[in-house]
Amino acid sequence: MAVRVERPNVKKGQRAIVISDIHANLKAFLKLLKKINFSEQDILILLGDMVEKGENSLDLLHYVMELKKTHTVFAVCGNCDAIAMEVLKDTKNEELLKYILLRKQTLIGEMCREAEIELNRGTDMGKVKKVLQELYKEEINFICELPHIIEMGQYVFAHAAVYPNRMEEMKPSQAMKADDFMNQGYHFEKYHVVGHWPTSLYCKEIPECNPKIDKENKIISIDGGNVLKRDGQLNALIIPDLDQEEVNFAYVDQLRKAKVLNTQEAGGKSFCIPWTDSLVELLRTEKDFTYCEHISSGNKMWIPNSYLCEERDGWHTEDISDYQIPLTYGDIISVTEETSRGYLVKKNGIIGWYYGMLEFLPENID
Ligand SMILES: [Mn+2]
Repeated sequence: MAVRVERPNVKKGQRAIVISDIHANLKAFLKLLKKINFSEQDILILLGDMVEKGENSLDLLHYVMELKKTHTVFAVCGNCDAIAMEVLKDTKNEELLKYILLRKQTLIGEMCREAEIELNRGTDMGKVKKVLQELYKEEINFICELPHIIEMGQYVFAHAAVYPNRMEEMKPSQAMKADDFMNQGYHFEKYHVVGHWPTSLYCKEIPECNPKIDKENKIISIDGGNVLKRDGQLNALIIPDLDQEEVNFAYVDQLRKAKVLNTQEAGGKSFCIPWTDSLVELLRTEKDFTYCEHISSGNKMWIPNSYLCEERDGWHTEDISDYQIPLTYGDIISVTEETSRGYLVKKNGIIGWYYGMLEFLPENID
């Protein structure tokens, strides 16, 4: 199958909103649409991975399908959305069954639960697929018909990657799944907007979940790590005019909010350990924290024990840094962790440690 590229015509001067990697988080998606006052006047571009990993794949999919009837909505297919197409194939039954049984939150798993199909290791997935093909014809068709790349005005949109000058020659899988796209050395004439790879993975010293904009090479990466990361967020890239290069953004997260009660200066040099390079050696364990050495860089820091996990090749940490974030009395922040050594917090999409006092705010304040 060849990559599907769409070039829709839209009215000049319409605002475009780009959201990627919702991962079945309907609550965050609705909160974000409300926050940016999304309306019929806008163009919404969903950058793939609408489903899987979060709690409401089927509801999210239905919501998008309905929204498309009343609003201008475009969507590209992500690697996680494409899993739904397995229902149409008569191969890989075992693999699909294994995939669903290993994970709590999947679109096909939700379809089976709704259809009261119980899955176990002996299930005949061929039969289940036939039932789902009938029951979820519309949903599966919707996903099958999604393009992989959309080009509009001065922008190109794809879930994970577009190759310079070779867009039409790509395989769908190449547009849907490519890690670390911003570090591949590509350069474009028009802005290329992608999701898939959480932007925090590009951070070396100060962890940040906001969209990352490379003005020189014209690449914008927008996955805020929503659902996948404890301190992740759902970003909306806002393009006031698709014929102009100016952009801004907004985000929501589902962390507790609090008011900062002490002013704190930024700390000294810091570094980030991403989950893609997360092997550490435990040097000294105390009550809630362990002093660790990051194997590949040699850097050392205290890591909360709840972030550490032993695997076959040794100990690994979730995304973490030792950055001390500058804060001012009265700042409103998101709180990820409350620990014996301080709070891990987020302000304006930037994550860091805060050692002062906080006043938690009632729920639903953002
Ligand atoms: Mn993806």
